[in-house]
Amino acid sequence: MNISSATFFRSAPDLDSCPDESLPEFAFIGRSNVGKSSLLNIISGKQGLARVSATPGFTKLINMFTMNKTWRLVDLPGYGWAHVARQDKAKFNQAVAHYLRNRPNLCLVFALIDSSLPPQKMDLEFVEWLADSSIPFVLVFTKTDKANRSTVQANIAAFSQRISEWCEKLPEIFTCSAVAKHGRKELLAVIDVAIAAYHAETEANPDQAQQTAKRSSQDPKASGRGAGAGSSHGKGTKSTRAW
Ligand SMILES: Nc1nc2c(ncn2[C@@H]2O[C@H](COP(=O)(O)OP(=O)(O)O)[C@@H](O)[C@H]2O)c(=O)[nH]1
Ligand SMILES: [Mg+2]
Repeated sequence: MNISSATFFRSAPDLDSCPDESLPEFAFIGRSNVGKSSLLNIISGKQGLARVSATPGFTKLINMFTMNKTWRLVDLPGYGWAHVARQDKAKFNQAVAHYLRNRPNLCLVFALIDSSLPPQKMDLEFVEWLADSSIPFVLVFTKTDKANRSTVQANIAAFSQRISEWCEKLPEIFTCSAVAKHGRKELLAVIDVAIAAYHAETEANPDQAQQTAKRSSQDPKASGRGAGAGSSHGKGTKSTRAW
């Protein structure tokens, strides 16, 4: 896919403030500093579109960017920043969880994991929460330039092993590096497939988006979103976990 236009669209503190649901969306989530904004810039082909910061916890809003006037990339606040008060942390996380569970035009979530680290409890818990909530996602291991190849492979294998303990079907796994500019083509291909599936689904059933929103707010396991590239990876039990 060629990206001919990439523009900042809107910032929103929560789902209720998110603008129209007319375009398919792709959201980036992961720990603070994992490289969400950097990857968004690489995918959009526009450096500086999303603000990259060395200070963890910089993005506290849902930031939306429109690509080719037809689909959106969404930069979500990171989880796990240390210097934000506990109460604020819960509030941000709640807003993000609400967006992830109830945004009807959310096609696919890119869950970012730092490839230079062994499996982290917070990432494992978050991925389990995504699966429990039937939110379609793929895993993207970031910063592959930071560690040597065998360490990256070992960390990915260890993470896959941990989630295979409860996951029915392993999610798709990608790698990227904003420094080496690696991973863009593969992620754009996934987006391409998911957009086609989204349009096929909404054409077949124009009310689908509304119905899905309603269903998933009542029962997170009932979400029917994300046909195509991403699929959900539920365990068949309803989550009580908060992250
Ligand atoms: N070595 C390396 N550093 C990266 C990469 N991606 C991001 N960073 C750095 O990691 C820090 C956090 O990046 P940012 O994109 O703001 O992360 P976010 O908090 O998840 O949005 C910044 O200092 C980036 O320059 C990468 O692929 N490789
Ligand atoms: Mg960021």
